Amino acid sequence: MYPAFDRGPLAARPVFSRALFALSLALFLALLGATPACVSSAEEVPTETPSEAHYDSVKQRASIVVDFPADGLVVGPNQIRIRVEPKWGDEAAAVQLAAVSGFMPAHSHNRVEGQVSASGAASESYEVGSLDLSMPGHWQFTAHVVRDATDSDDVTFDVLVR
Ligand SMILES: [Cu+2]
Repeated sequence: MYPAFDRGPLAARPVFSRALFALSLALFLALLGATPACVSSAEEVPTETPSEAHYDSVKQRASIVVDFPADGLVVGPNQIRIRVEPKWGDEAAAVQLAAVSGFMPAHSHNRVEGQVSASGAASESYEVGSLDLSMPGHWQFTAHVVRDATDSDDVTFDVLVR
């Protein structure tokens, strides 16, 4: 028979540990279960490139409308047009498209930087040139939009290059 002092508040501890272990296990299994979600992104590889598409930014601060070439994106030099639609509120004119880059997610290479220039009077419309794409397949582009030095957002979009 154990002495009485062994049965104090600590007697509850094994139960607590078991609960903690069960919780950890549940969390671990939940994380395991979440992993296939990454794989499913491969299913989002586009099968064609639309002539025009609308994409929302990561932080929902802006969205962009992309005009693709009539024949779609091809291996070689490409030019696209991007219109920025700010969601920052009443400071639309201050929002700018700062950069556009692209790469091939499957190969993690062939990164290209587009040459961004404002087109026409509307400062929210841009020509993006120098998109020299070296391989056909799935490319992911990121458009970086900024409002000021501290406020920026990214829009990613997937395209098929022929
Ligand atoms: Cu590649």
